[in-house]
Amino acid sequence: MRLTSSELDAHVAAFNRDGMVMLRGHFSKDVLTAWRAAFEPLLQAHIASEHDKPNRGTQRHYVTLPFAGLFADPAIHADPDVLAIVERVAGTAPVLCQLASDTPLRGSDYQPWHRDTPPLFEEWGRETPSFQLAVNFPLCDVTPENGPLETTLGTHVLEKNRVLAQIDSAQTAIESVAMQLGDVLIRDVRQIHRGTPNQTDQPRPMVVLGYSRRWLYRPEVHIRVPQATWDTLPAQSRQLLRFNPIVSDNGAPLDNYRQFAY
Ligand SMILES: O=C(O)CCC(=O)C(=O)O
Repeated sequence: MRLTSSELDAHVAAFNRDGMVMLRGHFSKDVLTAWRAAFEPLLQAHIASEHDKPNRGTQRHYVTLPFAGLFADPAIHADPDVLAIVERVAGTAPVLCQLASDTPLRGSDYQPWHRDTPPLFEEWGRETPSFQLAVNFPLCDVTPENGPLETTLGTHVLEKNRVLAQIDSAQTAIESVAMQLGDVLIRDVRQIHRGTPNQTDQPRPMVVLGYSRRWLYRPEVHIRVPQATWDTLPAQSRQLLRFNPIVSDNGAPLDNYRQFAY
């Protein structure tokens, strides 16, 4: 464990207040540089297969990553500091349910402001404590030019229509989230946010690991865990992955997560 208990407390307090917290320089740049090289052909294959119907808006691609090789590294999906924050925010024994990437290219546009999940209890009319977290880390530096995430602080527990009205009338501050390779953003997926245009010729890949409360099953995402990967995983990773299918081959990851904005 690299962060102290009081540092974790401070991060959790920031998360609960803002709906997100940033760990600067947290992951190894060398590891992420290798992810970037392994990701490039996956992105190219995805673009070729979806060129006329990108799944996240014009020139914006959601690519599921195979849970194999370097993409199945416990140092990333079971990072002790990230898990400590996830557990303090969303309870013990979380479930890892998603490994994917969001990549805007030149020609991408502003997304509509959105959440990534509907409320747990729609009829209740107010928000619950956190139940679904995204752990995001880019495979490049994220600058004002290449499509930083834009988000709003503290909106994960507010009524969505009220927040949208406040954004419209410029009563809510918009945060543009610049990141460097190695930075890790932990966010409540109900925080109201949007993708922005990438105005460069380089793709801007952002990895997303999804963690749910221990009792939550999200039908829209899952990780296909090849048996050969499963056999190499430590007990903690197997515990995190317990709701996911173990498959006999490396087969193409499913890209069935198309409804993404709530
Ligand atoms: O990639 C981004 O910056 C944001 C993407 C996003 O929010 C989404 O597709 O749901």
